[in-house]
Amino acid sequence: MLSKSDTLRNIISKRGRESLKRRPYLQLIILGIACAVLLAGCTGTQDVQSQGNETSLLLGFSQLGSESGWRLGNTRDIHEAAQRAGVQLMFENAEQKQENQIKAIRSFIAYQVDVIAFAPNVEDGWDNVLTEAKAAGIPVLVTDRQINTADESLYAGFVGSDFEAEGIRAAEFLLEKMNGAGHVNIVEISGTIDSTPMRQRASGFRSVLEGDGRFTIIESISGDFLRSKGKECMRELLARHDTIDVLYSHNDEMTFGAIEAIEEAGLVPGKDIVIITVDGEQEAIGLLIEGKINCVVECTPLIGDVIMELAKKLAAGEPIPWETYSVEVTFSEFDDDLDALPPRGY
Ligand code: GYE
Repeated sequence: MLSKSDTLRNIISKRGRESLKRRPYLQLIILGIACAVLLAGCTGTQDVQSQGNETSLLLGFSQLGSESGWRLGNTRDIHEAAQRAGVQLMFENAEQKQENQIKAIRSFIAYQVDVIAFAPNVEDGWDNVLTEAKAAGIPVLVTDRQINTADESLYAGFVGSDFEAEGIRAAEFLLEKMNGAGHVNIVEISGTIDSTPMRQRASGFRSVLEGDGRFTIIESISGDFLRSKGKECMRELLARHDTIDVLYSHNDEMTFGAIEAIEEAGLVPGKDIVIITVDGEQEAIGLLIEGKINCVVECTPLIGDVIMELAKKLAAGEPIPWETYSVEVTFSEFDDDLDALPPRGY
């Protein structure tokens, strides 16, 4: 790990004295950045990982936060993949705030990184900053969640999961589980409002169940992908509804909180209330084996290697696929080999 002033040194040496001589205005910009960095002091959210390789690719990555085990696994994987690939990483954690992500992307532009990648917290509101990146000639890779933009030339491609397919898989498990059952009351604890996984996990799930009169989603509320909010939401849902047959929770972290609330209410998770969760953290697989969760829809955060591969192509001016999706599976109480699963890595 390097400090911010080390970072600056790295970048100056990376770009080389020659280029500074050729572009004297650059010295002013760098001096300006140096002053800004010194004045800003340490915010504690940025780190830079150096490979000590003066010619390695410099990737600016804006992570949206650290709200879940999934996100922590994603962050760790990106750092490790950068090491493996010999990529120099400038990493910023936005603590769930879009304005912090925009600031981070602007700082990457000012530093003249080779490639920018980011995991957008929400879908809307990226056009201005991405137009600035485009004007600076820096290719942008969108990771994990999608963005909404009228101008698709503002980014080079997307890598992440197919959340619509995850919602469909959650509902397909439910159809199998409820085969022959009567009416089924479902509550949904959804993720961050206006984020892609929240929108698509909801719509994929509904696309399978709508038209089947046995299933009613009696209430859907957002737990913002957080364990504490998952618990609060479940408490509220239990207080408002007498009969809840199924909980569909958009991530493991909220599910862990919801399970606490269910147990505190004297109910048995996985039996009194069927629980379907998304992500597939190690802890969720443990609870599936214990019988407290019935179905885990996998969503992998381990996309670091692909991000590095695509970033290298972009830096070399090569084309990349418009969309790259992870291959994912579903684990459920119907599987008999859960104990044999290799460690999840998140
Ligand atoms: O499911 C959740 C995290 O965007 C896929 O964000 C990601 C989601 C993941 O907070 O746990």
